Amino acid sequence: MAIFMERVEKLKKIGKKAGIDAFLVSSEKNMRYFAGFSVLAIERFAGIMIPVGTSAPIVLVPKLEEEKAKEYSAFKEIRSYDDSENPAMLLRQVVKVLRMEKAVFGVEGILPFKFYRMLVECSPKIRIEDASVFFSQLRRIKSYEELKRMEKAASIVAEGIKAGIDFIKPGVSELAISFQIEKTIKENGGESVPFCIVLSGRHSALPHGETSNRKVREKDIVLMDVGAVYEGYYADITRTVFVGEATKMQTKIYEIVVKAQETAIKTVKSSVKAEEVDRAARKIIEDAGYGEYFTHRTGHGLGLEVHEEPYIAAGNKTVLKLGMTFTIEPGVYLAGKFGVRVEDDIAVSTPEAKLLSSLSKELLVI
Ligand SMILES: [Mn+2]
Repeated sequence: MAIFMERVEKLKKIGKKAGIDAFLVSSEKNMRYFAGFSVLAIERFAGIMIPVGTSAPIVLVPKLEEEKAKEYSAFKEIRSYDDSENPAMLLRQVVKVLRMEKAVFGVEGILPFKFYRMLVECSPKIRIEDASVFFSQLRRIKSYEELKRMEKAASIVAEGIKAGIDFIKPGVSELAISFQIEKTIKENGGESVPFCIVLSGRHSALPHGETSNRKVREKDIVLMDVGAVYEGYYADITRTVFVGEATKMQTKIYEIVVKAQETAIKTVKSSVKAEEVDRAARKIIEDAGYGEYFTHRTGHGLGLEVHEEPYIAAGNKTVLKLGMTFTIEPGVYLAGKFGVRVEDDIAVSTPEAKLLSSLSKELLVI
């Protein structure tokens, strides 16, 4: 529980500096991060009101989530409403109790509009600001415990991809391979597999193609991009393998992508800018003449969410710091032919970046 108090204290400090009087956190991920429990607030309102002053955070939940909140929430001031009541009234009460009728509230950019409106309507003098940047400022630096979970998530995804590779042969479908991966991940303790993309043959040229009934054929390329969650934390790994043989062209592209990925990983250290890591990967692919076929950023932050800060992209001047975690996943996609992507999860560490996942990148012909 100490960890949640610590996070809330840090948030309060940031809020004070930024002129925010209270935060309202309503997303599943931020509730989990700041209070140790979460409910999915899409239809029914739920949230945690975190005053920047001395008052304790107040947890607001629908009645049916009250017991869960009592058991898991780090904060014990819990208020609930039942389905016959209007949550707007409860929110208004809480604003009144906290004397926040003229307050500046910091909310998430993704706060549902209907919840935003409930807050606006609490009092005519309330001001609401997007505090997303403050939440991510805290969340993007991972603690030792968070890193351990992410490593575990990565090792589970690696097991899944290995099982997928073992299963690949001509005649099996992308969906069947995907099922093997997903099954193995769950057998190994992965709590969910939000995506498990398997693309074969020319499908592999679609960076986010859809897994289909297409059956793998001799001389196909197979790309697997898998994300799974362990104790709330994501891993996201991609491997590309070859069936029967890899043509000269495929081998060449594969080697370029791996070189781009490894070069980018080597540039990662604290004080380097996110855009420099992107540049390092991109330069290798551009110099090889395939720049126009690397159509996305080099990576994205990873943690409680699969895409979060810091984004490893051109123009992102965020300075990397110890404990930041993100993917490095360059790719080359030749439309109508094939695509190659190789993705690993890494943490900014010292003296060099730490790979959270360990899965071979040797060119593999099955
Ligand atoms: Mn990814």
